[in-house]
Amino acid sequence: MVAYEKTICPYCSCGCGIYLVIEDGKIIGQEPQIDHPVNEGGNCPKGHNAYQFLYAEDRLKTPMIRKSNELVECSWDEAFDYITEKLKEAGPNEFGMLTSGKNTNEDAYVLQKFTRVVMGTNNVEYCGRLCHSSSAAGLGPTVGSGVMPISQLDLEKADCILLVGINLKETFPLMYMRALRAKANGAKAIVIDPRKSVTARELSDVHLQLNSGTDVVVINALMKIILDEGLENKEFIGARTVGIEALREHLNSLNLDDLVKTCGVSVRKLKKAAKIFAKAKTGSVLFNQGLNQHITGADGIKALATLALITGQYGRPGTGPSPTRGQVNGEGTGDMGCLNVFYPGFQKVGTAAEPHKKFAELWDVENLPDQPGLPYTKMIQQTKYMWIVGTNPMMAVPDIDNVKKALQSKELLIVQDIFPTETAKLADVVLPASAWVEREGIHAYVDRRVQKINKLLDSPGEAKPDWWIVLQVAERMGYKEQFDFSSPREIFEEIRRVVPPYKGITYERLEETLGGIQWPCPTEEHPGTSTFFTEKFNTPDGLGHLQVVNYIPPAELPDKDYPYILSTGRTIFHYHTGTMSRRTPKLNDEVSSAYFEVNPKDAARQSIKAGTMVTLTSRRGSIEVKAKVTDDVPEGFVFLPFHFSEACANKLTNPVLDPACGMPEYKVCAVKMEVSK
Ligand SMILES: Nc1nc2c(c(=O)[nH]1)N[C@H]1C(S)=C(S)[C@@H](COP(=O)(O)OP(=O)(O)OC[C@H]3O[C@@H](n4cnc5c(=O)[nH]c(N)nc54)[C@H](O)[C@@H]3O)O[C@H]1N2
Ligand SMILES: Nc1nc2c(c(=O)[nH]1)N[C@H]1C(S)=C(S)[C@@H](COP(=O)(O)OP(=O)(O)OC[C@H]3O[C@@H](n4cnc5c(=O)[nH]c(N)nc54)[C@H](O)[C@@H]3O)O[C@H]1N2
Ligand code: SF4
Ligand SMILES: [Mo]
Repeated sequence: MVAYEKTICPYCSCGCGIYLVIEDGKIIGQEPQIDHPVNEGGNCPKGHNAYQFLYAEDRLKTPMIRKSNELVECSWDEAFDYITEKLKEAGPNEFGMLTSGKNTNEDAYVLQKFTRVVMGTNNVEYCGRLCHSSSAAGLGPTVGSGVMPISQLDLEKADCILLVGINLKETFPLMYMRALRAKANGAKAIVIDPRKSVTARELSDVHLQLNSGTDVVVINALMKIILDEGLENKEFIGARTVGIEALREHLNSLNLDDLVKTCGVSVRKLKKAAKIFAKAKTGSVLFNQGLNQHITGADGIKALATLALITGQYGRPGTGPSPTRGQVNGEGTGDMGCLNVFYPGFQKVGTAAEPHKKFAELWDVENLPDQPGLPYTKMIQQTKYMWIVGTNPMMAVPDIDNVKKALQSKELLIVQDIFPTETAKLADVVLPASAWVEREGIHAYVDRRVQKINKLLDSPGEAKPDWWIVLQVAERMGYKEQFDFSSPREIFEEIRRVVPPYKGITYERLEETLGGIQWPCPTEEHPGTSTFFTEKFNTPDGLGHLQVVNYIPPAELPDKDYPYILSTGRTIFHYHTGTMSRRTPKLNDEVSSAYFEVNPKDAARQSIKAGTMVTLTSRRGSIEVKAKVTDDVPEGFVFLPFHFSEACANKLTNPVLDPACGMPEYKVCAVKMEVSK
C-alpha cells in the first residue's frame, strides 16, 4: 500500500510542506506540497531530498558507554543507571545542558525543565545563542521583542526589500521566492553584504558592498542622509518613538566622508539606498548572520531597528526588521526556555516577575534557580557534567581545539544525536535519538508559525524520541511526579498552560490548519497573530526607543602576519555541520568537499589557481582546503563554508564574544594563506 503523508521539511525555518510517499513503512519518494501556503509547490534542493538522511547507514541505533576508552553498545537500562549515578554527584552549577534547534517544542520543554527542576541550574542553552542572541539584545531595548514581527507570506507586499547580512537565495530559498515576486511587482532590493553573494548578484538594485563588520557605519550613514535630506517619517517619529533629539545630535556629529572611508561604500550608493528605503510604502527588512555574528551584533541590530523606526517602517504587514532564525525549530526551542536567562515564554530570570517562583509553583517544586546560567560557549568551558542533545559543538563553536580540550576533560559527557558526530565521538555515553517524522511534536518556524510533525515512521534500532529519553532519567533521579507524561500531547498540554502565547493552539487545530498558526494565539478561537506592533511596541511605555550606536571595529583585523579577513557561512546544498546534508547523496554529489573562495588578484599574488590546496592559518589553528577563485569575494577577504569536517572552519575562528549577548564573531578573523606543500 502506498500512502501520501503530509509533513514539514526538516532543514530550515521556512517550514515548507512536503508529501512523503510511504510504502510498507518505508519512504520511497517525496513531492512538494502544492497547497501549502509557504512553498506553494516549491522546495529547494534540501527540501527535495529531505528524507534521505533518515536511511543513512550510520544512524545511531543503540545506546553506547565508553569502556576502556572505547564506545561499546549497551542497553538503555545500563546507560540510564550510569548517567543517574554520575549526575547524582554533580553540584548544580557543575551541570550544563545543550538542547537543539532540531528538537520539537515538547522535547525542548522537558529538557529545560529537567535542567531547572532536577539539576537546579539555569545552565540550559541551544544553538540560538550562536544565531540570534544578538537579536534579543538589540531589539529588546529598541522595540521590546526579538522575534520576527511579520508573516513571511507578506514579504511579497513589499515595495522595498532591504537584506542585511543574509544570503536569502541560498539560506531561505522559499522566502527568496517571495522577494522575487515582490520584485516582479516593481519592488527595489537593497543588499548589504561584503560579498557578491548570489542574492546580491541576482536580486539587488543597490548592493552596498561594505567592509566586513562595518554595518553600524553604513546604517549610521543611511540615517544621517535621511535626516539631513528630510526623508524621515516625522509623524511616526512623533507618535511612536522617543530619542530623536539624541539621535539627531549623534548623527550631526558624524562626518559622511569619514563614514564612507570606514565602510568602503560610495556616497552615491548610500544616497540611492537611503532614498529607496525611506520613500517605500512597505519596506521589508530581513537580517541575519552577516549582521549578527560580530562582537557588535547587538549594536548593528539596534541601529537597523532605529533606521526602520525613523522611516516608519514598522507595524504594517511586511514591515519591520525581521530576525530570521534559521534552524527548523530555532524559534520554538527559545520559546520553551532553552536559554540561560529565560524560563518558558521568555520570562526573564532576575526580573520583578520572579519567574523562578511562578514556575516552582506550576511545577510543584520547592526551589528553582534564580541566577542566570552560563551561555553556550562558556558552558562548554566551565561545567564538569554535560548533556548535549542535537547540537554539534565540535564543528559549530569557534576555536575547536579548545572546545575539544574542554569536552575531553568532563566528568561526564552525554551526547544524544542521530549520527556519530564529531562531538559524539568524545562522549562517555551516546544516546540514539529518533529524528523528524519518527516522532510527533510541534515546531515554531521563522515567523512564529507553529506547525505539527506527525509520526509516520518507526525509529531505527532502539532509537527513542528526545522527550522520552530525558523522562527516564528524571524518573530515576526521583522526579517522576514532575515528569509524568506519557506522550508529546500531554507535554504540549502543560506548555499551553504555562506559556501564554501558545494557549489557544491545540494539536487538533494544527492538524486542521494548513500552514499552521502564528503565536501569540491567546484563545482557541483566535486566528493567531501575523503582524506585531500595529499600535504599540512591546517596550514598557509602548514606544520605539531610538538608539545611538557608535562603531567598534571587529576584534581581530588583518595585519602583516595574518593579512586576510576570513569570513565563514553557508551554501545552498549543505546544512551547518553537514551531519544530515552530507549523508544525502544528491546534496553531497553537488558539493562533495570543502572549498574556500578567494579573489583572483589575491590568488595571483599567492600563486593559487582554481583547485589548488591551500593552508589557511589563524592564531587558533590551521586547515588545508581547496581554492575556488572568484571575484564574488573582494580583495583581502576569503569566504569559507563551515559544513565540512575535513576543513573545519571553526578551527580558525575567533572565540571572542559580543559582551551584550555572548555571540561569537564568526564573520571576521585574520588569516594567512600558503599553497600547501
Ligand atoms: N543551505 C542552508 N540554509 C540554511 C542553513 C544552512 O546551514 N544551509 N542554516 C540555517 C540557519 S540556522 C541560519 S542562522 C541561516 C543563516 O543564513 P545567512 O545569515 O543568510 O547565512 P550566512 O552564509 O552565515 O551569512 C549571510 C551573509 O552574510 C554576509 N556577511 C559576512 N560578513 C558580513 C558583514 O560584516 N556585514 C554584512 N552585512 N554581511 C556580512 C556573508 O557574505 C553572507 O552572504 O540559514 C539557515 N538556512
Ligand atoms: N564558523 C561558523 N560557525 C557557526 C555559524 C557560522 O555562520 N559560522 N553559524 C552558527 C549558527 S547560526 C548555528 S544555528 C549553529 C548550528 O550549530 P548546530 O546546531 O550544532 O548544527 P547542526 O549541524 O544543525 O546540529 C544539529 C545536530 O542535531 C542532530 N539532530 C537532527 N535531528 C535530531 C533529533 O531529532 N534529535 C537529536 N537529538 N539530534 C538531532 C544532527 O545530527 C546534528 O548533529 O552553528 C553556528 N556555528
Ligand atoms: S526552503 Fe527551507 S524549509 Fe523549504 S524546502 Fe528548502 S530547506 Fe526545506
Ligand atoms: Mo542559525
